[in-house]
Order: sequence, then structure tokens, then C-alpha cells
Amino acid sequence: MKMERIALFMAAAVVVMGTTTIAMGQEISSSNVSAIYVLGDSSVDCGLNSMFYPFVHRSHSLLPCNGSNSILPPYLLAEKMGLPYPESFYIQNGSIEALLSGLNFGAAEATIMSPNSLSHQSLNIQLRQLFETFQLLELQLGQEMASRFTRSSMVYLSFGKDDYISLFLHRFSGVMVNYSSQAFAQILVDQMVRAMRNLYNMNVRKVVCMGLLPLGCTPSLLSEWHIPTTGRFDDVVTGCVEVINQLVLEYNTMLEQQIVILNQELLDAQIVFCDVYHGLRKIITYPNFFGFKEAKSACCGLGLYDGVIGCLSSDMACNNVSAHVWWDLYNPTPQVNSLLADSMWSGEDLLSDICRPTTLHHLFYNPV
Ligand SMILES: *[C@@H]1O[C@H](CO)[C@@H](O)[C@H](O)[C@H]1NC(C)=O
Ligand SMILES: *[C@@H]1O[C@H](CO)[C@@H](O)[C@H](O)[C@H]1NC(C)=O
Ligand SMILES: *[C@@H]1O[C@H](CO)[C@@H](O)[C@H](O)[C@H]1NC(C)=O
Ligand SMILES: *[C@@H]1O[C@H](CO)[C@@H](O)[C@H](O)[C@H]1NC(C)=O
Ligand SMILES: CC(=O)N[C@H]1CO[C@H](CO)[C@@H](O)[C@@H]1O
Repeated sequence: MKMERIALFMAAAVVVMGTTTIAMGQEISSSNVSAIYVLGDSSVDCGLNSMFYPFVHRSHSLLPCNGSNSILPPYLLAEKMGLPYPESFYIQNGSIEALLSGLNFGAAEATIMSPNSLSHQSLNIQLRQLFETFQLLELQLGQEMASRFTRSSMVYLSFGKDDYISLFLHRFSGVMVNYSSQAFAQILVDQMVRAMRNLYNMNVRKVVCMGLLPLGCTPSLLSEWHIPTTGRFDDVVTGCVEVINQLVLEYNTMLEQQIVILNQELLDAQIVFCDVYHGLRKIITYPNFFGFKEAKSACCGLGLYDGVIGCLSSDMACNNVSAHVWWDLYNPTPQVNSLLADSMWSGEDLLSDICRPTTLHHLFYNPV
């Protein structure tokens, strides 16, 4: 198996060009996953991959994570796996070397449902770009080798936040009147399941699928749902908008159930669900224990909870980022991401068993 893998990468290296890439091949062959491909929203992209991002950010931050992808979970995980950082799709140069190193198709504000405008990279668009990437690899490497490469790759999915945000930010519009919360969650989960089946048909066998974070505790929705004159929407005990968190939980539960079913049905697939909701909830409930001082207000923003206007410039940021749970309107700080990535990887530490049925460490080393 190991020799086979080295042969695969030696061949890939020859396709690329001579000696420089042989080192890369040897490095990759020592692990069980050859590359990581990322699809998602601002939980995987700091705006680098959003062609129109500065123009369409609306109520979002111009700097959803201070400009560097390396503080986001998929990059922290790539580090743990010894894999190269997946380059942003619109930045990479299209060389086979770049394609083989993994790519990030994610874009801040990407939704599961296709939006009316073309400005965002929805799930479908990102899936198609991944499909085309794999087709390109097949042309370059031949079917068998490309298929083996794909089987040994890992796909990271992180969607849904912006579908819910656009719903909550327009809470007096008719969407919720037309759909029950369950029907809404069902539509989104069905799309995610369809995406995972598509990935399986593309020969992908290892998938990480992130659940939604507790949106009802984010600075933006805390400020949006806070009505000073008529009372508070946020729960007195938890300090979060629990109406919203219930909807998030409904989606997460449904998604995890579907993943359990997919794992039973697609026997050689390994799909892992990561429950960032409960991880973050624990941090928000016991901020001091985890080393944080502020679990409600954003580090970079303006207005109530610094959650009315997003981060327009990093000059606006607070003095001590590591004291905050939230970086901006909806995105956690690097410290929180790092805690999450640690426990996604090892399953131990302070936030246990975020990823189910196995840790990402296990997913990484488990043969396909
Ligand atoms: C944001 O990034 C810039 C440039 O990398 C850096 O100088 C600044 O300190 C960062 N701000 C925070 C709050 O992390
Ligand atoms: C393309 O990007 C790869 C890394 O992703 C780099 O090694 C290579 O030199 C680049 N090629 C060109 C022609 O810029
Ligand atoms: C809700 O349904 C009504 C009547 O079918 C329709 O006119 C309206 O556009 C729908 N609103 C949304 C947001 O889907
Ligand atoms: C920043 O916050 C962290 C975590 O609360 C704390 O340990 C650290 O001492 C603070 N640093 C400064 C300079 O205040
Ligand atoms: C190809 C390869 O590196 N396979 C390894 C996957 O992980 C198991 C368990 O650590 C190793 O025994 C294999 O050699």
C-alpha cells in the first residue's frame, strides 16, 4: 500500500516536473490523506476567494477574520495532518501541482441554497468547481491514478450559516411564514446529503461535515434581536437568543442523523460530523475556564455588542483579541478556532467528542 502510494506520487511528480516535486511526493506519501479540498463559507475563507466580496458584503464584515485564512479550522487541521495549505481557488495558478496540493473553493457568505445573484459561491458552484478539478486531474494522471488520488483525499464541508443568517436578519419577512422551521432545515439538509452523495460518486471517500455554530449567541444576532423598549429576546440565564439556537439545533440534529444513514449505506465512505455548536456553547458558558474574558461582544465591530456593523478595518479591532470569543459579527476568534481544531483532531482536551463517529485523527489514519 505504501509503495503503491509512493509510486502514485512519483508519477504525479514526473507529470509536474522533475526534482522539486519529488520531495513533495515523499512528504505526502508518509500520511494517509494526500490533500484536503475545502468547500464552505466564512468559516473557511477570509474573503480571499470572494471575487466581489468588498462590494457585496452588506451587513457582513469586510475583514471576516482579519485577512488570513491560516487561523481557520481547515488550515489548522491541514497543519496537524502535515498537508500543504489548500490554496484559494481563484488565487491558484491552475498548475497540476497546485491542484494536487488541495484547494479551497469556499467563499465568505456562500450559502447552501443558490442565491438570486451570482455574487456568492453557493454549494452547487463549489461542487462543480471541485468536479472540474478532479476531471482535470483525470486528464493529467489517467483514470486509475486520479481515482486513487481522489479516494485518498479529504473533503471538508462547512455551510449553512449564511442560509440561516439571511433568514434571521429579515425576521419579519415571509420566509418563516411559508416554511416551518423543520421544513426549512429539511431543505438545507437534503441539499447537503445530495452534495455528499455527489462527492461519493466523484470517488471521494473521506468527508468532514461541520454543523452550524450557535448563531443565537453571535454578536450580530444578539444586537439584532435585542429590543430595548419592549424587552429582550435573549435568554436571561444563557445570554443567547435561544429561539435561534433551537433552529440551529434542529438543523444539526437532522444533518447528523442523515450522516449516520449515509455511513450505513455507503459502506466504504467515512463521513464525520463535527458538532461545533456544543463545543462553542461550552466555551460561551464557561469563558473564564477557557481563558476568555468576553463571550458576547465582538472584538472588531461597532454598535451594541459590537455586532451592528462588522469589521471594516483591522484598526477597529480590540486591543486583546485572545480575550474575546467572537472576532466579528458571526466569526469566532483564532483562539476559539484553535480550541475547536484541537478537539476535532484529538477528541480529547476540554471539548470532548466534537466529531462523530470518529475524531479527525482517526479519519486521517483510517485506511479507505
Ligand atoms: C490583523 O492583521 C494585521 C495584518 O496581518 C495585523 O497587523 C493586526 O495586528 C491584526 N489584528 C488583530 C486584531 O489580530
Ligand atoms: C503555481 O503554484 C504552485 C504552488 O501552488 C507553484 O509551486 C508553482 O511554481 C506555480 N507555477 C507558476 C507557473 O507560477
Ligand atoms: C410566501 O408565499 C407567498 C404566497 O404563496 C408568496 O407570494 C411569497 O413570495 C412567499 N414568500 C417567500 C419569502 O417565499
Ligand atoms: C489578553 O487576554 C488573555 C485572555 O483573557 C489574558 O490571558 C492576557 O493576559 C491578556 N493580555 C493583555 C495584554 O491584557
Ligand atoms: C499509506 C499509508 O501511509 N498508510 C498508513 C495509514 O495509517 C496506518 C496506521 O497508522 C499505517 O499503518 C499505514 O501505513
